[in-house]
Amino acid sequence: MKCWDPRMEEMPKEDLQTMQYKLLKSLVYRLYSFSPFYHDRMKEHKVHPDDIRELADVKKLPFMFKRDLRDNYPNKIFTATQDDLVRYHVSSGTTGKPTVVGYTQNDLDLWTASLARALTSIGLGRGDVIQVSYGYGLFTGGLGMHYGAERIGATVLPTSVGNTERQIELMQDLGATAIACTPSYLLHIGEVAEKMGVDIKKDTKLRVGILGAEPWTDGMRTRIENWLGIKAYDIYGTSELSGPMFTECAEQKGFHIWSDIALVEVIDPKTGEQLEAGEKGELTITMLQKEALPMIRFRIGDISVVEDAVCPCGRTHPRVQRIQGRVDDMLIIRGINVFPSQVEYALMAIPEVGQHFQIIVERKGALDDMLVRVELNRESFSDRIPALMQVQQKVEHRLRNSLNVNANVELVEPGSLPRFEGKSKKVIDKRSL
Ligand code: DLL
Repeated sequence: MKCWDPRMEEMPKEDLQTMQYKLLKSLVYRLYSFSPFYHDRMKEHKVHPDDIRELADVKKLPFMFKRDLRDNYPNKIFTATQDDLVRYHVSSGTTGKPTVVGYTQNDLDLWTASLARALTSIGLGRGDVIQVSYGYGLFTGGLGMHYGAERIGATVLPTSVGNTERQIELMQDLGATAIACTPSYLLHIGEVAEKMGVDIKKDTKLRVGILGAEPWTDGMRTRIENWLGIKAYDIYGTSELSGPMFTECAEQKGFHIWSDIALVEVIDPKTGEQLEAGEKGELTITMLQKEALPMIRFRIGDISVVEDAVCPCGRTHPRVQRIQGRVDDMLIIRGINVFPSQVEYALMAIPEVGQHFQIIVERKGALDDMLVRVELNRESFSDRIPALMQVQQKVEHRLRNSLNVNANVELVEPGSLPRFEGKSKKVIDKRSL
């Protein structure tokens, strides 16, 4: 196993925890003393920096929410002066005001170091050509990956999103060995390549996908890997933490959260109680070293499980399993909780089904009605009606079993559902329109 920063990545757990405690303590003192926002928040919750006597005391600290950033738009809670800010990113958000994230040079360096470790852990380095097909600009995906890839000495091909045919030509001509984009965009790239007569498996040097910014499942991973002949790794982050920061290592068993950078907790989203390692709940992260926009116990809203055992790769930092959904993505259908990722999980186990689906929810009379529109793969679509009806029943049966709620299923032609260059939008909830 190759590490970017072996001393840090393989540090014994006890030492990591001691380091986290020291970083937490000094962060809390700094914010209490110099930031009116954090000072007032701590006072309101009757907690003083002196109350933080061990790492476990983190749970005494108040939570932060996305709305804290919105309420303080654009930069009222920044803890760096304009002179020290070197960059902004802005996340569009689906509701209300956008959130603005500011960075000092140290913030950018730490973000880049996080990605340098992550990219090294999936076997990338000098000699690789990394095609960055996340959007460049206000979104953190493009520029974040760009600097991480340069830091490890790889060659960056900064294609950003869009102009897909050109992306494929450049991938071939410049010998891209890795591509960083959303899983949805890679599916689209794969389809466009097929239309162009390019077989990504044979006609390109692509061997790695760095895929994230939206939920996807292991079933989808297997399909992408088999179809395109690459290894597909999950990458995670949010703009409030900096941007994309954490990937799975070569084991492909959850992404490593670097303990010197971030303190991860899982909490019960309803009660706010801290949960044990291995229990499923809402990810909550404290960024231990950020300067311009520190985040203490930031409630991200993503649902997952943290594993604290040392990884077989040798890294001692905890791993977070694949994100299962967002607290606010959860659909309640006739009282049953349904995550879009459960639908994907069920569908990807059916060989006749293609990679694309759409969920449409509406209220019919007093009842919720869920329609899942499912693209078939090409071979199955050409089958005759009785065969198609069998597939339809199979899909309905499978969805009912895994969701515990009835879904109507409409099988549709390959290529007929919308394609996405960035984050996909798989759910149309007409109840909330
Ligand atoms: O999506 C940062 C990013 C860029 C991550 C490129 C990975 C790659 P935001 O736009 O602020 O930042 O959105 C963050 O996207 O809270 C999750 O709900 C979701 N998300 C990000 N990565 C994953 C992933 C970027 N690997 C929000 N799996 C997060 C599931 C993800 N959801």
